[in-house]
Amino acid sequence: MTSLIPPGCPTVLTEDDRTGTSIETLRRAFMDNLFFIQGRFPEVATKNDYYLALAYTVRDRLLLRWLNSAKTYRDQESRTVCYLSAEFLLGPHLGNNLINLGLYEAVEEAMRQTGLNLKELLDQEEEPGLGNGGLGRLAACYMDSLATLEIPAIGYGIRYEYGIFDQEIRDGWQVEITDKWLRYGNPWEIPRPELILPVKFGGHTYSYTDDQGRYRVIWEPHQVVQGVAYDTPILGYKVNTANLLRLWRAEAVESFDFQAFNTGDYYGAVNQKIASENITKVLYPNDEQLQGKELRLMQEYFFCSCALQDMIRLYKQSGKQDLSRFHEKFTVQLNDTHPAISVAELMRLLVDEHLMPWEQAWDITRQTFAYTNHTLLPEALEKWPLDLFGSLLPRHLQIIYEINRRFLDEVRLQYPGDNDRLRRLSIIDESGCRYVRMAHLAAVGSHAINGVAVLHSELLKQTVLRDFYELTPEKFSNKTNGVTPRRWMVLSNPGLTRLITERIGEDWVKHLDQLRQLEPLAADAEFAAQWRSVKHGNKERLAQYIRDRIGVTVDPHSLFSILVKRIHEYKRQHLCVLKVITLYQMLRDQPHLEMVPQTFIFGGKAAPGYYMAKLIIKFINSVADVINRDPVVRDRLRVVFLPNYNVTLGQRVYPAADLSQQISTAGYEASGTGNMKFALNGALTIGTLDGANVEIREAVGAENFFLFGHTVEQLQELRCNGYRPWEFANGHPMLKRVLDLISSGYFSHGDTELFRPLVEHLWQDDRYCLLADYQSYVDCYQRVLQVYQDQAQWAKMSILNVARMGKFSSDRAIREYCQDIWHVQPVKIVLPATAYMTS
Ligand code: GL9
Repeated sequence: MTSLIPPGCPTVLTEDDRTGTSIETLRRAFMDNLFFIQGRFPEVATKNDYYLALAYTVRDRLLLRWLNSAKTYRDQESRTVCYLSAEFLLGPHLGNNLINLGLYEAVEEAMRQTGLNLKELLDQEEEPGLGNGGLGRLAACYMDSLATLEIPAIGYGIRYEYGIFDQEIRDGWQVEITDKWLRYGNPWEIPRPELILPVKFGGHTYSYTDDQGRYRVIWEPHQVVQGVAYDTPILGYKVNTANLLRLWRAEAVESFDFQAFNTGDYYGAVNQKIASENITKVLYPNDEQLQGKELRLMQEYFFCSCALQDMIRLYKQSGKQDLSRFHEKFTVQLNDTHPAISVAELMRLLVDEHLMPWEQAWDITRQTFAYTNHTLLPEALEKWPLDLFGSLLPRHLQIIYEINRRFLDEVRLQYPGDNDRLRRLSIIDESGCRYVRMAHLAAVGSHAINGVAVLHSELLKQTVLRDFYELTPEKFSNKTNGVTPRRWMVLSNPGLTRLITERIGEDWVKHLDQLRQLEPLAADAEFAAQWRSVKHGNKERLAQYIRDRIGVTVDPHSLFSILVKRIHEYKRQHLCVLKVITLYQMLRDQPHLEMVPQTFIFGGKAAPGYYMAKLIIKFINSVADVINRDPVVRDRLRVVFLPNYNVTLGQRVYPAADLSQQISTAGYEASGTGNMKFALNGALTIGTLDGANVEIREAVGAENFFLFGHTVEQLQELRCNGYRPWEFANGHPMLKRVLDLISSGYFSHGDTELFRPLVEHLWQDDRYCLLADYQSYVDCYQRVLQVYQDQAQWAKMSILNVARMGKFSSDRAIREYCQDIWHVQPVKIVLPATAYMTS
């Protein structure tokens, strides 16, 4: 083994500046970085200089663990999970890394001694918003759990130059601003300019028989770009494991420039360069509907090709040339269909580039991949028009045809004469315009398929993948989502963490089931009082933030009722607004009505092209404007829309919630993960029987959960009998008054047109059945208010909620994936006592 220590250096390093963790060493390393990396002396250093100096100090401690992990995996040829995802919504690194290193307090003290405030430095970090919402955030939680459970893993994705847009609110409307998150540099990544891989696009294929009589296909592309790797270490909680997140950036291939340059076409060469770099410029901000965007398909193929080429490269590093055991070294999880093109790409690499026979390659491919479905929304199912697909990936289209031909031959054997079934199962949709169905490609090419909550997995088998379920039921399973308690409790809610740890020790952070030990404390008045005081402190901090950020004063003693998530009709933010207007009406009708003071807090981004979602934001803000200015409601009702909801803001919001609003139409929210973050921070839930709500309610007990709304079956029946929303509206005087008030222009300065699309849609179509669930929601809310008046009862329910939420740790979810799908074992990482590296 070669040591990283240069010859002549002492090899016994006990407390060196790069790895030492005493306050004194941390302080010295920090000043050193300020000087030698930032090139600043303290008198002129900005907050950002300080933030970066600290980030580099922490990064050194990460690198020690990361390089030792990488080396151990290499030496032991460890079986490795590869998580392929177009999105990783990581959130800020610094605080999380300090928690996972166990250095939060030491660094806080080191900064204090330096005259700095750690919290202020933490606020400097621009969060990497490389995801839209739940799906991308799940990938980030899973990376945290994989490392914490000491599972060798690599996350592969795209290094978007611009992540999810920043949201500003102007005149109540959402305005999108480019997210220049890399503006001041990114200390958490290590660029690997030497690790570059070619990715081909377009052109044509030709075939021939080689001198050994083998049929071969050559793909002559129209364009080649290169992927450059950017590596970010992902550290586990209080373990030495740090895994790799490898994100790819697209660059022009230099030789292409030269070619054009030599023929005098300088501008052509530059254009080529720009076109190549565009591939990883920006994250598509669409929430669950992406259709026909060529650049999007390029992004998907680009990162999958880089990832698979990289895996083959790593595989060959261990000296093995023949790829017949590829699936033993790697297991690859497809995070939705975004990376589904990997199935065809691995076949291409094995068959065309490594000359493996088709049957063997197909065997390896199927044993390598597993597929997670994250949504049932029909408009979200990815399909690519055949001509677009074929012009960009001509070879892959041929491969998909061949996969499909062989697949349908097998189906034919099992279901002779059932042509309708063949048509339904085919990877190619032939009804009307022809498409490649990516979910079918993923399903055929995977050995395991899972949904993300029990209800969702059942519906998956009954609806979008029904025929696949009938064909291969053994492939299907459920893996209910989870969230990491490190970021979503320890980091974001230190008060609650301290209180819990005082009573049950600190084991729960890694074994969340241990929270159950809190159950007996639900009856302990002193504990309940401390519990409430933690919540109150969190609410005060959020109230302060709201005042600073949008200038609205809210009362921390009021019930904080919170709905934060992407804005979408199925998530029914507007149902909550109907409820708010109902309360407002009641207060206007009876100005002296005794009512629990309430603050409704909303947050979330709308896809820029989703008109209704943007109108819902305007609607929330317009209602907030009127209510917050109306002296009649005084301090009993407040409505707030928090701009730019993201991971950082989530960390402020979840700990401060009394009530978590999980009110999607049953059958539409695959799982939800915000619901788990709220409940783990002591909020009670008002929710429908949708997604993971079902399991949360089961876990915490029906008596500790505010349930309302139609079930999936009841909605099905309602629709079968012809759903007539206007009958619901006409049947409930209060609901009708609310809708009429909106139509009258009351919330739009007399403009009767502004919200017409919203209200008319509800009257006439109401696809997401708001009106059908309205009464039940309002009634349920009354129960919420009743219980809230009994603060002791509320605290008891809150404690029981947290005590019983252990199942929703992403550690549990990852353990299930490891056992049932990946068949992978933990690998212990031991740090050397005498040098940087294990030998
Ligand atoms: C989603 C589902 O809608 C959520 O219910 C689920 O919790 C997450 C993670 O499994 O996946 N699928 C999906 O496309 N999104 C989800 O949140 N959308 C975004 O991430 C914007």
